[in-house]
Amino acid sequence: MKRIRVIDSHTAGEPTRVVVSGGPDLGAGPLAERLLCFRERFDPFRSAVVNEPRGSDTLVGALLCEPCEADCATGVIFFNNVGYLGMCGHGAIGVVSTLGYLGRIRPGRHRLETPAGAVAASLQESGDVVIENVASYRWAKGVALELEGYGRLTGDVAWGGNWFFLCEDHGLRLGEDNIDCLLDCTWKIRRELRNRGITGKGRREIDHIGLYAPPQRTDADARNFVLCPGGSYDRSPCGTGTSAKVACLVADGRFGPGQTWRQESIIGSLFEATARLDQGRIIPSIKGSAFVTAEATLLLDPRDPMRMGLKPVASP
Ligand code: PYC
Repeated sequence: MKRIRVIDSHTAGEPTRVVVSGGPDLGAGPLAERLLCFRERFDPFRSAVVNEPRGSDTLVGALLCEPCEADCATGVIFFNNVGYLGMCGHGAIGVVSTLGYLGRIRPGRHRLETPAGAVAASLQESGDVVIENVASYRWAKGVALELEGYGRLTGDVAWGGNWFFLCEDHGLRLGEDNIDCLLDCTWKIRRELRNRGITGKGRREIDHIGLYAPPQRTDADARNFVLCPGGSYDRSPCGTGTSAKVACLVADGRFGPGQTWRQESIIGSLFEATARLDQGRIIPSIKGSAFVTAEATLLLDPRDPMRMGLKPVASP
């Protein structure tokens, strides 16, 4: 029987499963190389941890590993129901809260090594976590798409640790009772981007789609709906998506250092974002909180034909 020790948490409603022990040996190279090794040699492990019957399409996994940089509290590789994430905002907040819960870190400033680069993270006495994300930027402004059933809409292509298409002029109601329509529209956006060969830098696929609208909360600046790569939607305001959004706002002169952007999610939870400029680069910080929901040992029984998880049904 293979045993994998995990700690589950949620960040603003979006779940993270941190693999504390029992993970594959990915060697000691840079995290980006270890991610490739994970993908090529141990992908069934990813599926076993996050997919049904142990997980769900919304679950993001976080494999803790030895960092290369001695001043990092841990290395971490994020993964989901269909693949891997360079960075994950809600997941990083979940990892920091989990390390605090385990007593591995104390309140204060720390660093996490990810395949997208090292990110600074502060665990506050209140339990809130602030992640200083990777440099974020807009790649393309006002990209126009013609969508069957939705007509013409435009959006920005931006990087916030993952690639995003961010759209404000969709005309849809961002309500929890309108999820089917939001999923349908965002899937169609993703398919259209793919069909038209519209990508991020280096031909990277745009696999996260964010719709924006005025907030429902009085303390928020905007509400969003974010389609994740595997067909689920982010319950949190999406840390990397909020970073990408902030980069676009800064590029448009609508936001800057010293200001706070309050991003409401589709379920009404909130992240606060700020940005600083470093030699012309936009460095967003995301503040949120996570709560540990379970400590568990996953069991992979060699007799179980579904021990490595079920393939998710959704595809773009
Ligand atoms: O918070 O960055 C994020 C994220 C990406 C996918 C799900 N959550």
